[in-house]
Parts: sequence; C-alpha cells; structure tokens
Amino acid sequence: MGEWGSAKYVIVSPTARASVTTTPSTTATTPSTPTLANTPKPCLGDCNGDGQVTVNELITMVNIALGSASVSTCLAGDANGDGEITVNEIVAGVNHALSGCSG
Ligand SMILES: [Ca+2]
Ligand SMILES: [Ca+2]
Repeated sequence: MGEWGSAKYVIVSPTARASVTTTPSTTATTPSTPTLANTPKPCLGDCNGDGQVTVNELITMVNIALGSASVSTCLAGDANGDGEITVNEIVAGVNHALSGCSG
C-alpha cells in the first residue's frame, strides 16, 4: 500500500511539468505597423512636389491621360502607380487644386 501511494505521488507531482511549461520569453516588441506607412503620401497631382496643384499640372495630367505626355512628367498624378492617369485621378488632382493638398 505504501508503494502504491508513493508512485501516485510521483505522477501527481507537477514540479517537472511546471518547469517545462514555462513559456519562452517571446515578449520582443514586434511592431504591428510595417514600415511601409513610413512614406508620406504625396499630393495627387502635385507634379513638382511643391505642396500645391496648379493648373499647368492639371494640364500635364490631362496630356498624360491623352497619351501626349509621358507619365514620368507627373508621377504624382498617377495615384495607383499603374503607369497611366485616369479620369478619377485627374478629378482628385482638380480637387487638390481647388481645396489644397492637406485638405
Ligand atoms: Ca505643384
Ligand atoms: Ca493611375
């Protein structure tokens, strides 16, 4: 009876198991936001990057949309970066010209 009791005691004893289940300290602070959000979003239509969209920049966007100018002349007008300027991108540029880039 004494042996049976001691054997049971060994099985129940949780000390060994407790030491194993210690979670590895993965408390390293993993940044939830990737560094992609680091780049500030340029003002759509602001071809020269001076912080405002002017009429001539809108004309440049239109020319790119029409195919008479290269998109490289106004990369800021290509919002989605597909290599061409579409109507909605021109509209966004017009809105920036009217109400400013920051607004
Ligand atoms: Ca500008
Ligand atoms: Ca585009």
